[in-house]
Amino acid sequence: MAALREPEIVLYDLACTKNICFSPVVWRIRLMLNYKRIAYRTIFLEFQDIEPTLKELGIPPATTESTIKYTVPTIHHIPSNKYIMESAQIAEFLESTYPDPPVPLTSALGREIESKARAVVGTIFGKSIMAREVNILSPQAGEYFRQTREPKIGRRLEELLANEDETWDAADGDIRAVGGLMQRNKADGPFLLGDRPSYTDFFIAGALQNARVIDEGVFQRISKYDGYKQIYEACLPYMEKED
Ligand SMILES: N[C@@H](CCC(=O)N[C@@H](CS)C(=O)NCC(=O)O)C(=O)O
Repeated sequence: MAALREPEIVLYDLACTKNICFSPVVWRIRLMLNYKRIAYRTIFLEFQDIEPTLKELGIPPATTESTIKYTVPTIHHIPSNKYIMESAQIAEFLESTYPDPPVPLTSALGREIESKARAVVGTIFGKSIMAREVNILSPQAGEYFRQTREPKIGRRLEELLANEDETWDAADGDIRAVGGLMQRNKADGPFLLGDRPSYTDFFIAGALQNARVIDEGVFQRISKYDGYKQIYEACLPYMEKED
């Protein structure tokens, strides 16, 4: 019944031509909102509109080393009139403001998986995704994406797809090993820590959903692996609100 309640949160999300959430980082927050049944509404922003919009709201730039100073997810918590940018800070705020049901934000296993997944799966998965992300962006957002990403990777986005099949095949063992870690508590339930989701489950499901919205083929490549597959499926009930 969440939709009938007045929203307490405005979620600034990244727009795509499918008009649903696709950013893996925004998905982490959206999964938390959906799981906790917090009433919220979404404002989708195209890449080139993120900085001007958030600046206009009076949000200070991120203090991270990244050259990109304004990012989504950003939330406006209406009852306290607080604006929060950066997913880690948003997750902490949601957990302390809406503690029931709880979402453990960290765990030793979660940290191990996040770092291994970033190192092993993230690189190859990221290439397959980044190269295709432009396909679901408006022409202006696609242009912004190219102009900000291509100088960093030193080549055209399409070139990331060179030897794609071979790269995935070579990573098979490593992907499987991280999937094995994801199944450590499978006797207790489908999630990483057992029968309830943690933030790391949302990290994994968000990454897979990002792939799914961008390209079903890339999603199939990763979602066939044990571990990823069970966590993604267990998170599906919390992915229903996607806009
Ligand atoms: N450190 C940020 C990263 C979020 C992020 O990278 N968001 C991307 C969309 S997925 C973004 O807003 N990019 C803005 C841009 O490229 O100008 C967080 O965890 O919230």
